[in-house]
Amino acid sequence: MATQRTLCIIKPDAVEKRVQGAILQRLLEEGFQILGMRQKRLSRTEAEGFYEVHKERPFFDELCTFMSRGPVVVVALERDDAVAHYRKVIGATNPADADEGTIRKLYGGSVGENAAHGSDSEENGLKEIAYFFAGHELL
Ligand code: 3AN
Repeated sequence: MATQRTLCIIKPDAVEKRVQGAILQRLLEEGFQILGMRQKRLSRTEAEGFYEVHKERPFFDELCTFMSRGPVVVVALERDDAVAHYRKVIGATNPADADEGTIRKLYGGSVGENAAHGSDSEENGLKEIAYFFAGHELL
């Protein structure tokens, strides 16, 4: 399997629940390298830019309001088969449908407030990492 990069965002609901540490510990146990990490609060404009592909979806406004309501932790990750493996670790978008033991099952509350973001392809992973990190900030 090839080494890939993917972006994790520990979302405001998970930060409010103070489970950032548990999520990061899990990612380390799963073999991910943390290439870059930052806690920040997304402005509304940053959230809208990040989720631009969803701008026609009915939940876009709700999603951007949620993502900018408090701090998040953005984490650039690397591992073999990172995109698929990370998505397996976070689980289905709706925590109610997520497998037992996944991050969204453990810490997510609803389809909107689902604890963690994950890139959906290798190409988007690289784009999303570049949205938050300059090349020189990554290990
Ligand atoms: P995923 O994050 O699992 O790739 P996407 O790309 O379909 O899921 O959706 C992006 C984000 O939009 C989700 N993480 C979730 O926070 C939010 N979202 C998706 N579907 C809904 C919905 N029906 N209502 C509210 N928010 C949603």
